[in-house]
Parts: sequence; structure tokens; C-alpha cells
Amino acid sequence: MLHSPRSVHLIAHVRRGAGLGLVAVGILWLAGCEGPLSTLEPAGRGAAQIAELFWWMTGGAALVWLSVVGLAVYAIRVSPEAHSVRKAKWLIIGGGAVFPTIVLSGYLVYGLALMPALLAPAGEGGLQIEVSGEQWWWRVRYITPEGETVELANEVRLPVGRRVDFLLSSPDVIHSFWIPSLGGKLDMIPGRVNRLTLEPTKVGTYRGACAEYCGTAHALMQFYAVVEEEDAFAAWLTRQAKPAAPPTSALAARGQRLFLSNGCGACHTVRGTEADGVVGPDLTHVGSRVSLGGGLLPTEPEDFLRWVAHTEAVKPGVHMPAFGMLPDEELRALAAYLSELE
Ligand code: HEC
Ligand SMILES: [Cu+2]
Repeated sequence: MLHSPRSVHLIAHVRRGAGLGLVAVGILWLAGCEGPLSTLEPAGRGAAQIAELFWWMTGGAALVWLSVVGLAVYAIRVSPEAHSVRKAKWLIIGGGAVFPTIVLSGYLVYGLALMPALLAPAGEGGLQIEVSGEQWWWRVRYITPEGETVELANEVRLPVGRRVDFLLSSPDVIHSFWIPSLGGKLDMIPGRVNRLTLEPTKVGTYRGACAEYCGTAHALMQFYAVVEEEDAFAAWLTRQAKPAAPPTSALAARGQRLFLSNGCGACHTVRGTEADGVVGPDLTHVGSRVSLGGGLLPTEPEDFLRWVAHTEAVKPGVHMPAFGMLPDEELRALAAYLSELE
């Protein structure tokens, strides 16, 4: 068939497009391999075992694919005449039934052997953290060695090398708790407490996400897992257990009064003040956290201002009213107060 100059041009165009498309897909694919949500850069025992299993399966699948394609090419190109169904019987039984059974049984035994160590609870010397998935943020509770309850939000801190039991629950719909760098994920189901045990092995800041669609702001329901040395972790927990420090500047003191007079305390607790609401996150030490709104904003004064004034725009669907009607200097005072809560 002869192509007109125009269709040749078109074919070249389509080829170039397809090539670029493949490159783009390849880059996207590789971009998934690293970063704070990566399962292939493990920083925990469970994640390391899962990544190892993944590489064995990928390698095995590549080998099987290459052999099958090799055989197909051989059958079509090299000796196309000699392949009657009768002659290929050994190939059908061996390659179609015996070989897959052996390979899959091998993987099954290997996978099952990993399970007991992955699922074992933290036990003696371990840490227990309660996490409740709520639309659309994470309520986190620690019990200190002294028996005090410490509540925070959208962040867990973990001592490196220690096993941690996460006791997972939900008051509304099903969520799923996942820190890809540390290990597998587990559903949070209303009316139940599910235990997920993780063991961080590397100091660093990792990201967690909700892995079960739970409504409008599901994709904006993230959190941070900060893995620290044992001493830093203990010091952090001691600080979190303290009530909020009183405001240090006139602006922040005004912010505190505005916080109480605008009804923020009906939904938020600031330990050490009369604000004792339990609808939203505990804000006692919100200024010391990595993020606001479930991984959405950092915790500088301008971020607090943006959150309080434009809540719905920052996080569509959010269960907190925006306070954008307050005058600018009142918003600034509120932001100064909140960012001082360290
Ligand atoms: C009707 C209840 C309600 C009221 C009133 C309310 N909030 Fe909230 N607030 C929430 C909820 C729920 C969240 C969690 C939203 C999310 O991330 O999905 C939240 C989140 C926040 C956060 C982010 C905390 C974090 O750790 O991510 C800040 C800061 C905050 N509120 C400040 C305020 C201030 C200041 C006021 C008063 C001007 C106020 N809130 C009034 C319910 C409320
Ligand atoms: Cu979700």
C-alpha cells in the first residue's frame, strides 16, 4: 500500500505521540518508587518484608513472561511447522499446570512464613497508640508511662526500633490507616478496634494516608509519622502531656480571648484553658505539629490564618465553619495564639 505524503506525516506524528506517551508513563511509574509515600523505600520491618516479597514476585513474573514470549517466538518464527497439539502435550501439562502450581506454592509458603513475625503484637516494652479515623482527620491518643492521656491530631511520633501497636477505630464510616514506608494498611471499622503492629527501623518523617474512600475530603485526609531516637521521643511525649503554656505576647493573649469568645472551645480542647470541646482536634500543642488539616498546610502563623479564614476553601467538605467574617486583625491575633501553642 502506498501512503500519501499526508498520511505518512500523520503516522510519524502518531508514532512520536505514542513514544512521548510511553516516556511519560515510564516517568510517572518510576516517580511512584520513591518519596514519603513509597512502599519500595522501606523504613520499617513490615514494609521491608513486603518490599522483598514484591521484588521476588516481580523477578519471578519477569522470568515467566520472558520464557513464554521466547517459546511463542520460537514456535512462530523458528519452527512453525512442527507444532501439532499432540506434540505440544508436554508443554500444555508441564507449562500450563505443573509449573504454575510449583511456582505459586513456593510463593504461598514464602508469604505465609512472613506472616507470624509481621502480625505479632508489640508485647512487653512495646508502645500502644489509639488512632481514630474521623471525617476527615485523625484523632491520636497516647497513654504516658505515668498513665496520663495525651491527645493530638494528624501526627504520630514513634521511637525508632520499638514495636508499636496501633489500636484503630472509627466513630463514623470505614477508613483505612496506612503508612506505606512502615508497613501494611488496616481498615478502621465503626464499632471495632483493630490492631496493627509496626516497627520503624529508620529515623525520618514519613507520610500516612487514608486508604479507603470515606467521603468528600477523603483524598485530603493524610498525616505524618515522625520516627525519632528514643530520647527525643520521650522528651516530646513529656512536652505533649503538659497543659498549654499561657500566651507570651499581647497579640496572642488577645487571640486567646477571641478563641474563647468565638466558640472555638465548643469543638476544640486546649488543655489548661476552659476550651474543652471534643468535636475537632485537640489544639493544646497544635503549633508544634508538622501540619494542619491532615497534611494540608504547615503550622506557621499565616497557615493558621488561612485555615481559620478559608476553612472550606482549603478543605472542601470540612466539618468546621470558616471564620472569614472576622476582621483581619482578629484573625491575625487568633493565628498568633494558635502558632504559640507549641
Ligand atoms: C463546629 C465545630 C468547630 C468549631 C466551632 C471550630 N472548629 Fe476548628 N476544627 C473542627 C474540626 C472538625 C476540625 C478538623 C477538620 C479536618 O481537618 O477535617 C477542625 C480543625 C481545626 C484546626 C486544625 C487542627 C489540626 O490539627 O489539623 C484549627 C487550627 C482549628 N480548627 C481552629 C479553630 C478556631 C480558631 C476556631 C474558632 C475561630 C474553630 N477551629 C472553630 C471543628 C470546629
Ligand atoms: Cu478516607
